[in-house]
Amino acid sequence: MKGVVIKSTGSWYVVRLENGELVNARIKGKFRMQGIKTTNPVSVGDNVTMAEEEDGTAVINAIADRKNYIIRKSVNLSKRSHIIAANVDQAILVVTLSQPQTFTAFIDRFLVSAEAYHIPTIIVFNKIDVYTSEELEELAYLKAVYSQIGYQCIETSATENININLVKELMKDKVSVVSGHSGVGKSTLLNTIESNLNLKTSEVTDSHKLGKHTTTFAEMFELSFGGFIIDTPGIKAFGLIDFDKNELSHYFIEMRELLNNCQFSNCVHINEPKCAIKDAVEEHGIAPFRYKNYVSMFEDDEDENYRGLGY
Ligand SMILES: Nc1nc2c(ncn2[C@@H]2O[C@H](COP(=O)(O)OP(=O)(O)OP(=O)(O)O)[C@@H](O)[C@H]2O)c(=O)[nH]1
Ligand SMILES: [Mg+2]
Ligand SMILES: [Zn+2]
Repeated sequence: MKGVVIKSTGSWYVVRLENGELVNARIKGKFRMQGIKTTNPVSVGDNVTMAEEEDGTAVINAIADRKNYIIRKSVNLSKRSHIIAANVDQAILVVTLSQPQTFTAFIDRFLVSAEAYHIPTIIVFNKIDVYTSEELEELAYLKAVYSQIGYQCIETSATENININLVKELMKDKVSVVSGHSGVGKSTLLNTIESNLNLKTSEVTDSHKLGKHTTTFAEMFELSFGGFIIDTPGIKAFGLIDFDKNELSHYFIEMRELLNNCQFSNCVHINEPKCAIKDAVEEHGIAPFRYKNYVSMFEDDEDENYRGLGY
């Protein structure tokens, strides 16, 4: 039997067969994929082959090669990697400038990771209905920077139904993974898009205005107008998995095109003279916060996820 994993609860997986039927499946023993060690060997979006058991459940015995995936390292002592979703057409990163606040350090880590796997990312700035005039200014600035780089940006209110149709159009006929901090309104947005989903949501009430991790497992849903979306649990911080530091700038789209102009072909844009990237930061071609985030990623400073860097 073949199917797509649509939900993973840790030990059990829900797999949708080609005929639409759902099967509960598990894995037996250790399962390692593509040499990466992750907390979840099988992820939502994986195409799997299974053997049927007598009780109607199934055992997953093979995972097809992944077209791509979004992976992050947990920013705690264990430093284990977790695959958020596999085989997606695009990512929708939901961010809020308040309740809770999303820092660009987090946004850029997500974008770099998605870029490394060629996953186009749309940035949805949600909760615009609650922003102060200062936050609206910040929104305008961030939108200008990210749009200039080439990222599609949409400002929405999931509760006031503002610009939700634009998000809907982008989701049509695609597999989209929806990610972001807890409490930014991922599930609310999906409920507004598809009212019969009835996803659980809950208020951001605590004094730090953080979400409550209401969604606890990633799950894929079919959209009535075509396409699939994957709702995911909010993430606190996005740790980059280890990759070649010399390649980091390739995943900053606006840096990529300037790389040949650095004096040294192996320039990492930190201390080298005649660096086209640093020049572009001086000349306002590259937003200073993007460069700061580049440096903090280069230096593996994961704490930046929480600190924010100002603009
Ligand atoms: N004012 C306002 N509130 C919103 C908006 N979108 C969502 N919310 C509220 O924000 C709170 C959190 O929304 P959720 O949809 O549960 O957030 P989530 O991103 O799914 O959070 P996790 O599942 O914990 O990752 C709820 O009280 C929503 O009603 C919005 O556009 N404006
Ligand atoms: Mg949720
Ligand atoms: Zn350089």
